[in-house]
Amino acid sequence: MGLLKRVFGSAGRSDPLQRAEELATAGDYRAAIALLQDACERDSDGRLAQRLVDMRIEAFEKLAWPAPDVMWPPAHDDRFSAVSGFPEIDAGALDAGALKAGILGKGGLIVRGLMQPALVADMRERVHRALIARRDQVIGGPDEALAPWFNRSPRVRGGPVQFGKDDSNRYSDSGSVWGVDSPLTAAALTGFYRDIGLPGMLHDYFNEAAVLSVRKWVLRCVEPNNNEKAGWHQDGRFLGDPAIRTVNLWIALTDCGTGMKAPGIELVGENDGEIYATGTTGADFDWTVSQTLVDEIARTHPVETPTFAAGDAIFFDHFNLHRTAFGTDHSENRYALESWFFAASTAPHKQQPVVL
Ligand SMILES: O=C(O)CCC(=O)C(=O)O
Ligand SMILES: [Fe+2]
Repeated sequence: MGLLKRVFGSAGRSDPLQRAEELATAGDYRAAIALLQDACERDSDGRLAQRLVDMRIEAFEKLAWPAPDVMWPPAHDDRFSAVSGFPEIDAGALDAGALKAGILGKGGLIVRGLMQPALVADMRERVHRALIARRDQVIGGPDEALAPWFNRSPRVRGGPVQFGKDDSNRYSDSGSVWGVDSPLTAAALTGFYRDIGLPGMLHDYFNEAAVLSVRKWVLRCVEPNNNEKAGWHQDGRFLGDPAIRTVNLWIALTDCGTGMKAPGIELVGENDGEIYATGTTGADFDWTVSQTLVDEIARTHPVETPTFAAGDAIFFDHFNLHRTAFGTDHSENRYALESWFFAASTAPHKQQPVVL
């Protein structure tokens, strides 16, 4: 880098920020995004990462998207029909066919070893840095040095007030942070999706491009909450438009679930593609499905708390009924990444789509 930098200087034509602006001004958002993504991979630079995530948000409004494919849901080969519960594959066997048969045929697909151990450790550290950067800025005020790890961009609509003293006790080193609020984490994640071929796989799944969103792209650190019960929910219940088409990629960054020391997730398999009633008798909130109803559903549908090693993942869609699985003797925090992808043509604008 030394020589190039000396020759061109950081503000010269070689400056990726400047070149990305030129491409965006010319309407080539895809090229601008690709250029910034590559630049972020060469150089862990908060300004580049911030511009990349902002560019991804801006680009959704600027790009043209097709109408939803009329052939939906897509056919699949039912390759997992003999499996009871959630099918499992190794990362090397992941492709659009497995995704379709897993999600549409069985309500979800477990993929072992999707993220390699070194990247898992790096991601866990990034999530931790995002959480503490938020906490420290809530307490101490906005801090440019922390912004690469936590910054609420003006491009991001709404969300909780981040910088009021009154909020300081709401933030600690656990909880959840929107991916877009942590630019360096967001850039690393979009690089990972690209490295495993996810954009292409999701394009095959939806028969159109997939996008992320501001509100449903979440970095998590769940504390043990022994003997507590989280709310059963279907994300389709919050997402508004019933015609949405989704794939959620949930990646464990900590060993968790049955037999482990950190909380996993509990999921209902083989869903029927329906949204269940919420807020009925015994439900804790108007958005949760009551335990009584879940018990009834469980008579005909498998309910599982899978064991995940760090780096394992599960894919499911907005019809999946699930909750955080608190146990009785957990002692460790559980880190995870939750990435909801939408078929671009059905992406809910309220969630603020983010170009992948
Ligand atoms: O991480 C969790 O415990 C909950 C995840 C979840 O609700 C989701 O991915 O939709
Ligand atoms: Fe959920």
